[in-house]
Amino acid sequence: LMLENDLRKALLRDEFILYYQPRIDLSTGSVTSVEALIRWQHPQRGLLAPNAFIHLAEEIGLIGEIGHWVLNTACRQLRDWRSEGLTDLRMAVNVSARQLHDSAFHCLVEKTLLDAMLPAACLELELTESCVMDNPEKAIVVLNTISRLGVRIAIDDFGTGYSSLAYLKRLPVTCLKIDRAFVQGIPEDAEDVAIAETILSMAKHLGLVVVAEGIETEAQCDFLARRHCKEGQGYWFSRPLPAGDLINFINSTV
Ligand code: G
Ligand code: G
Ligand code: MN
Ligand code: NA
Repeated sequence: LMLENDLRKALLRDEFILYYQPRIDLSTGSVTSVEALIRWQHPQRGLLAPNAFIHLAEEIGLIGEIGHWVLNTACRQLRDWRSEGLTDLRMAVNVSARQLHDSAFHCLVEKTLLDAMLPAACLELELTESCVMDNPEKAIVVLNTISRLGVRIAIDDFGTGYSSLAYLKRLPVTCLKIDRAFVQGIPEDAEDVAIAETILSMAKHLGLVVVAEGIETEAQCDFLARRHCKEGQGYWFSRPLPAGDLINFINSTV
């Protein structure tokens, strides 16, 4: 209950902060985009990860406002980076199911892009499988509207839920993110290898980009690159970074 009261005040008190984790093109080694990941600088408890409060925010109806703050902050940061010379950098933002249920969500996305003077194609929204499968017919309608703006749609944590392939075909999805649970066992674990190869093969046939999450070793990176996984993300490249550290990271990779 105390955490709930604190969470209600956190936006006004400006206690949220975004970290950014680079996403790497596995064939060139360059940074293509960053994923915005929220943290809460709690006055007593210190820096809290999203797992400690996002679920609560959904339950008490705050996720809409917090999600709006995330989208707005991430887009303005991207505009600044692009004007500072990172002209091709793109931004991925996580979206919860509750945000999709808001019938004005696509208007919010459109307005945020206009305010930040960003082309829609530099924004990608990440939705988990369960978020989409929660109400697939509704998700298809909302995501089609957003996709028509030019915004990209990625399925996050792919493989952990139970996406029906029939729905996947009807969704305007451009990217699948292989959950880190399957990347973990590569290349030793035969089952993880089989799952990763199956996702890569399916994505190739459906014309989808694959991003592997949670790459922690050179062996995982090499294995995925050799199988033409387009992009990767994980501690092997970089942890999520505060905005001020991202430019240094990008400069260190070129
Ligand atoms: O950064 P970390 O690895 O602790 O993130 C944990 C989870 O929290 C991830 O699954 C991520 O998708 C989710 N998450 C991070 N930032 C946001 C956000 O801004 N909105 C929502 N809905 N989820 C987020
Ligand atoms: O759920 P989602 O995939 O959106 O969130 C990504 C989360 O995974 C972030 O909280 C981030 O801190 C975490 N993460 C990113 N890279 C790695 C990694 O290489 N290993 C592990 N264990 N976690 C990671
Ligand atoms: Mn994500
Ligand atoms: Na994930």
